[in-house]
Amino acid sequence: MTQSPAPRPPLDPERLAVPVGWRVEVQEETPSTNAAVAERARAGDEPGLVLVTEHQTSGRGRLDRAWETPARSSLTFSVLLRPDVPATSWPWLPLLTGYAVQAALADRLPDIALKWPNDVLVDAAEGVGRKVCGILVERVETPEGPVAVVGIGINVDQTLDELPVALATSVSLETGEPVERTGLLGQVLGSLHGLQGLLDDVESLRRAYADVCVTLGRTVDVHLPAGDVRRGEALDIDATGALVVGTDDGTLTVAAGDVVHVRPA
Ligand code: BT5
Repeated sequence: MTQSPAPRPPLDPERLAVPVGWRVEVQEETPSTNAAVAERARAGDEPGLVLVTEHQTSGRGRLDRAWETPARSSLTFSVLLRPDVPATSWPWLPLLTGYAVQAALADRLPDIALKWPNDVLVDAAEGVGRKVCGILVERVETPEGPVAVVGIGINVDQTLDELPVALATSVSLETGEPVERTGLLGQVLGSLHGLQGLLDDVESLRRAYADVCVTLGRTVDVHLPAGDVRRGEALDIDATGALVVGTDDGTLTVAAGDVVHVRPA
């Protein structure tokens, strides 16, 4: 018989540590925080807006995939940013976001790591890992110029039955302890806010990111946007944040696409 989880407390905005210059709104239910923040940005909202929802009902992943989370089980939120950096540094934003999330969770989950470009995984050093957080960064054009909507979904308290796919996990499943979501949200926001400056120095970001990216050195299948799949060894992250893969037919530089870690034989 499936055991139903204990009733879940709501987030407590009064106790939330909000980074300087940012403002947080908590909604009870939202189709997609990324869609909502994009709409608010087009309507004139200023960067610094953080929209958090207790229940995201049509959460979006990349390439029109879905992100599914039961009410109050996780952290689902989007941050509106206007990075003051050259256009060439924008592709680093999703990688920076993954880096900031893993930094915030590393105390609780020593086994945490990043799969290129920005999946946050547990136990991925040799195996394929279990996904604890998904990130979707979208560029939105507004009358005041482009802004970035940084969407983050962290599985916090889900039981195994509540996870939509097999290779997923939650923070509490990993630690074996309940996790207080308000405190964790404050830590993740603080980490993202504090590390934003790394966008000004992409070489430092590249080195920091490469240190925690378990894709490097692995055999990977690269699923290219056109549909074909190429297998090779992930060799490096280049100055633009793209993954450099050595294949039998030469070097492949992957700026966008899905990468699957091939399970060691
Ligand atoms: C992602 O896409 O991982 C990006 C997810 C971003 C979600 C946040 S939540 C706040 C904000 N508002 C939104 O609407 N979205 C953002 P992708 O790499 O395409 O992964 C999606 C795939 O992950 C799905 O096809 C499932 O296989 C799997 N998946 C769905 N829900 C999951 C979950 N809760 N935990 C782990 N894996 C999940």
